[in-house]
Amino acid sequence: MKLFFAPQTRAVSSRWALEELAVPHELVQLKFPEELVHPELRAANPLGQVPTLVDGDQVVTESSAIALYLADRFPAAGLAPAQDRRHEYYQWAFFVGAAMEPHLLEYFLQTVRFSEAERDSARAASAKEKFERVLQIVNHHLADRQYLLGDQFSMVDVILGSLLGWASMLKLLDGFEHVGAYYKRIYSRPAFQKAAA
Ligand SMILES: N[C@@H](CCC(=O)N[C@@H](CS)C(=O)NCC(=O)O)C(=O)O
Repeated sequence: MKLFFAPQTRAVSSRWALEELAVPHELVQLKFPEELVHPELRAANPLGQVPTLVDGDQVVTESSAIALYLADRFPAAGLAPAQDRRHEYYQWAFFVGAAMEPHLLEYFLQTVRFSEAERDSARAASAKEKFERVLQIVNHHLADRQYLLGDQFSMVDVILGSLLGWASMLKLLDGFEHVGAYYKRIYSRPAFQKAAA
């Protein structure tokens, strides 16, 4: 199994998933963005994006899809729940990607990535407000749970945790008590420490 990876990108999530599962893998470390022209990466994923996972003749792109694929591929680790909890598991995976990430990305672009001249403070403020609104839902959910699905860590915690790492760098977790406690809990996991090193 081979993971095309660059530090401090969404690929950390896929590396974290591999480490949680203790899957032997080859890590193709690329400098972001200049080395994304790597021919083998381009052949596997025409967008040339990281993460891209190659597992034999299977190519998996999209960080959340990679995490869910790996949890199913290695079921003995117990990171994918039984069928009766699958709807919650998938709901959270989509919630992170569809309801949370667009606002976080917009805030990042408007406050960090764009040049000063390109930034729009009204759009930044609106993105922050929308992100905080969905983060409040997560905060409420985590008030009486250790992890998204209850007492047991699962692969959706890798998916949410990866996004929270990004949000934390942008100082967007302040004031969200239960999210903050959860974030500390999952970031102390050795698999994450290794993936983010
Ligand atoms: N939705 C994709 C986004 C992947 C993505 O945009 N990766 C960035 C790094 S965080 C990248 O490779 N950008 C280079 C490019 O788009 O050319 C995912 O979650 O995996």
